[in-house]
Amino acid sequence: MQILEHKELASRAEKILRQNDMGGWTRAAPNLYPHQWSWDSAFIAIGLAHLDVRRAALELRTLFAHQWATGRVPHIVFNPKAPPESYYPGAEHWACAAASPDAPPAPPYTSCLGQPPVHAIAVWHIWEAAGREDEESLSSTRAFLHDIYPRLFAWHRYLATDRDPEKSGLVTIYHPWGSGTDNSPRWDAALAAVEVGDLPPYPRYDLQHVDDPSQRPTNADYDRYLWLVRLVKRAGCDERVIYRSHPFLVKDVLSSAILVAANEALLNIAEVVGAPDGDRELIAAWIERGRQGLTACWDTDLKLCLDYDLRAARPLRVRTVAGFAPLIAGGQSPEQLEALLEVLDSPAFMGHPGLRWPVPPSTSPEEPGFHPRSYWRGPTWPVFNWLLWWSLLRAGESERAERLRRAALEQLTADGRFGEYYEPFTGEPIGSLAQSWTAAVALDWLAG
Ligand code: 9WN
Repeated sequence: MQILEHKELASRAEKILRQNDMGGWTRAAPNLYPHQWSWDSAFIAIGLAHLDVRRAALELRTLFAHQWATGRVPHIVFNPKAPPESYYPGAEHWACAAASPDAPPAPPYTSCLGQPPVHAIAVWHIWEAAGREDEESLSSTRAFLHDIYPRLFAWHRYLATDRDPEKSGLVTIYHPWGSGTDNSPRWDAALAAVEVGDLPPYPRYDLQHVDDPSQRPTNADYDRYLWLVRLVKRAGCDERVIYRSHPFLVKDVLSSAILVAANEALLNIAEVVGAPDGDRELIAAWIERGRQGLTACWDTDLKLCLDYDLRAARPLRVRTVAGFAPLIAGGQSPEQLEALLEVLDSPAFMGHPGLRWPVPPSTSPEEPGFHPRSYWRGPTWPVFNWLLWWSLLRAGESERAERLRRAALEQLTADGRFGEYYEPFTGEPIGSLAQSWTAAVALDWLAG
């Protein structure tokens, strides 16, 4: 019975990726997100690797074709054919090509933020998938690795330099969208300090695509998001200016941890392509520095990692899934691993008695900022479950990883609609349906 259900789930997941395929890139969701998003594409490539390694490689080739001269991989590449009223703020609002000489030629236009750097991890998954196929797949994927390696290296170097001038090992974000966990209460205190100036009225097209507005960020959040975009553009999208003037400047532990794991993947890729020793030494140093940075953010009472508000010079003390950053980075001490697993199993996360499935809510239900239906304030995200599962496997916690995989798949099998996120107590899929990265991670789980 279970096997049949899983077969059905896999074929539905495949269908969703095909329906959202725009020919060379995949829209993040059919209605709510009609463009190419950066970290979505990386997860999508991990799923596509099980269907067609060349198409998986193409997903990332397309994204990296719009890389900035600085190395930045934009968080959105806008589909020039999507009608302007399909997503706000769209290409014409960002118009980053006009704001910075470092932007790639447009159209297509891109945003001027980034997102967590999952890409090298995805490239390594594609390489491993090709290794299970024939010689032809392997050689076309080897060529892909040669082409993408310098681009990945430039992306990671940008994150380690322009986005970490302090050399702390931690990535700075200057917009919640850059974290990928937009309205998480992680950002509440830092955002509260942002004073919004004059903003013209703007549309909330996103609300047309969800059943109820509480599933999306509030208007007050959006005012701040749009105000911060305006300030980033006013600063010419230049990190040196942003560092001097911007009101929202935070060290993001989740992006930093993903960067450590991605640098490990990059080291593997460097080996395959025979990259110079100097590159490998730099990558190894970034890994080391990243782990040290995360150690400095460890909160011994909460037994979680905390983001750091550079403007207010204080940690952001909120329990969210980002706190498991050291597990995602890997290489933690046995004591730290034990402490993290204890918190993960506690009622603050997966041990909460009301959960429909034992998968982590994005924000701890014990936090005052928790909301079970609001986006990153509480719902469970299949894509984060994947990240946690993969991290547990890397930490040698295979039984625990398997329990998580089963629970995450049960959640998806119950409705088969590939929700963007799920209400943690009822298990209802909310946000967008037919979300590409949800289908992609399901495919990877089902292939395992
Ligand atoms: C803004 C596409 C993206 C994800 C983000 C998620 C959401 C966008 C939005 O959707 O963000 O970038 O409009 O809400 O928070 O993680 O990449 O799926």
